Amino acid sequence: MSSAEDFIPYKRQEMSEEESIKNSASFYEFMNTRRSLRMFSDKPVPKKIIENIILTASTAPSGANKQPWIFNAISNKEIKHKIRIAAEEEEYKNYNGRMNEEWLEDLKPFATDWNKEFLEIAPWLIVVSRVIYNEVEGQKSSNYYINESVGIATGMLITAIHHAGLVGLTHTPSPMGFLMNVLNRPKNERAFLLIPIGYASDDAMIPNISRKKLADVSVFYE
Ligand code: IYR
Repeated sequence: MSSAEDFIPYKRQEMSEEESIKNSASFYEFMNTRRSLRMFSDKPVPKKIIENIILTASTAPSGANKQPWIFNAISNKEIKHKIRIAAEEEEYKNYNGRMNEEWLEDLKPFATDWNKEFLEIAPWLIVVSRVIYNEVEGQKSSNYYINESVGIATGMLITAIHHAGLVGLTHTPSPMGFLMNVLNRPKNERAFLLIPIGYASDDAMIPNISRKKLADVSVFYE
């Protein structure tokens, strides 16, 4: 049971309307420079940055504040190698039979294939996982809106990666059950996304694609 005593005053951030308009516009401009990248430099990234972006992601709202996420951060070379090999095994099957013609056609602008070299070049991999229930000393308890919660947290992670001057790729090797095995995670965790993180390589190239316009992604009822 909750009671009024469980509440604390909210500290409002004071911001004028003018400042708010300016901030929202400049934040949009900044976020619009974010791109998913497959060409990483092997330049190391300090662990402190990874910790900070995980802390940022973990400020996300979640069902009943259960925070049903784990961010598995990997810089260990042997583990990255194992992940690359297992991911490529699955992706080889995807590109050679499991994905249909339409899907392969849709992926052409990205020039992707089963080769996932970037999984070993990027200095860090973050495997985001969903905690589908909690278990503490044999006592099970529920989490709620897990996909929504972990999706929001991952979006905030991606934002934090960009804000730290780094690049990432939302990678979905599939099926990705192998990730939990390689990382030796407990049975209440499910892999959600694999995000290589680092600096862009000097010769990094990105697909020449565009974002939808405001009118294409919004409907206003005024
Ligand atoms: N998981 C594969 C295929 C892939 C699928 C989509 I949808 C993409 O936007 C990109 C890739 C791969 O990572 O290559």
